[in-house]
Amino acid sequence: MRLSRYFLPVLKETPSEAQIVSHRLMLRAGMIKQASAGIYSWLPLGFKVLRRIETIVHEEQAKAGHMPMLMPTIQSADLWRESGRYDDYGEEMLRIKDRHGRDMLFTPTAEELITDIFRAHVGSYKDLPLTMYQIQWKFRDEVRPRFGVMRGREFYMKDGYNFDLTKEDALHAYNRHLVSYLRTYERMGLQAIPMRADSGPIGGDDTHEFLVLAETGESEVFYDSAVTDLSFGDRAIDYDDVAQCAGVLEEFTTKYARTDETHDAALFEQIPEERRRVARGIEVGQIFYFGTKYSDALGATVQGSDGKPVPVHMGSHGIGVSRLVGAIIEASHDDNGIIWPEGVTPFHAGIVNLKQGDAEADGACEALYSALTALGLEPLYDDRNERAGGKFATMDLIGLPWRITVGPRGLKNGVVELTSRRTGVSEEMPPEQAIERLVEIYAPHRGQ
Ligand code: 5CA
Repeated sequence: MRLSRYFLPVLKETPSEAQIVSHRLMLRAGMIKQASAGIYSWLPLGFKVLRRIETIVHEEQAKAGHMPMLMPTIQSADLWRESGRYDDYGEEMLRIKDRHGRDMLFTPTAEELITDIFRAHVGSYKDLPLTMYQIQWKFRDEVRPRFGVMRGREFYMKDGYNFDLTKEDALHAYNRHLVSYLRTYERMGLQAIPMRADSGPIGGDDTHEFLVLAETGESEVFYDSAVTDLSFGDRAIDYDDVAQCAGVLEEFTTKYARTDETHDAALFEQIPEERRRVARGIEVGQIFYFGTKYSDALGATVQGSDGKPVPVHMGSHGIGVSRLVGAIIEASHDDNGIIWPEGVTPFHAGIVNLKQGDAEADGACEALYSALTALGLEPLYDDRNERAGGKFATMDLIGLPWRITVGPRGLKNGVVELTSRRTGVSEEMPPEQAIERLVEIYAPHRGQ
């Protein structure tokens, strides 16, 4: 993409309505524009990051054997009356009447609808286990939408649902989700710590939230600092292997890590003092096992091997896809702007032409641009007629992890400059070598 043609409405001033850094930077970098309270348009740059996150979620769900599908945003109130949640959900639910006066609503989550699909089509224990998920817009009429996409009213969420014959199988589904989420967040350059949580209006006994530590997080969290040493890495995992998934769950959830809702001061005191941490975190996902709550309410049964109907055991599992864009920025930025982790960056590298109009510099930039594109990388070429300082400031603000700077002086010696946004370190090298380096850097992040 050439910056001269790209729609990137960067703001010079810091928007006064934004209280936290990710909101400020998303507005300043031209990623989003507020449409009304807690509702945003995703401009091209923001949309690109949203798509990258979504793709990682899809890829990791596929590995875990979960099937993508899509349910409507507008749902009939009838099903929600059947489950009892039409009244329970209260003011957070956006209620709509259609032209015939029928009660409809904008989906805040989809346990009811998926269970309705299940009860219509699945009849036998032989059809289990089954896990389906969608990535779809949700609406919750939050009392205090704030912090930009972090607490929106409309937000983009991955919601997955498992149906199993027994509690044991459903707990395996729970563990499998936990493992796949660990991998999902790590690919986005995040450490998200599973913490024992409270189930709220979704219901159920077992639930973990995934929290990214950040000063601006809305949740207060208490943990043993040893949990931050854990990393999933690129270890091989067989998602059908019950013992292996349970082992990972144990490894990542045994040490003390809780949100304020489930915090137990006495247990916390037992951790050696130097390892006790009280901090803040952003909830980027939550997994639930809720047994037969919805299958009982909605009559979702299958015929067991003895021919008798058995209610299915269920769980649901969410990832805050749009919130993650803000959470990643909270975790990765500096005074000059965003620093995207390689896994989610909107463009792989910026090309800055220090002397637009100089035949040699223009030619070298064009050659780099075509070579990177041909290799499947997406460069953003700043081909505007602007001063170098302005070009650098824009690149720093929008946070591409790598920048190639091309100028007549370097080209005389056959070199360009490759700069890491994270460390600020620049290295001179021939253009071919810069290309090779970028291919190497991005190899682990592509086509997984
Ligand atoms: N049905 C379950 C799991 S699919 C569910 O709705 N879970 S949830 O309520 O925990 O939401 C899942 C994730 O969506 C949360 O962990 C959070 O990351 C994100 N989320 C929830 N509310 C908002 C909001 N108002 N704005 C942005 N993201 C949100």
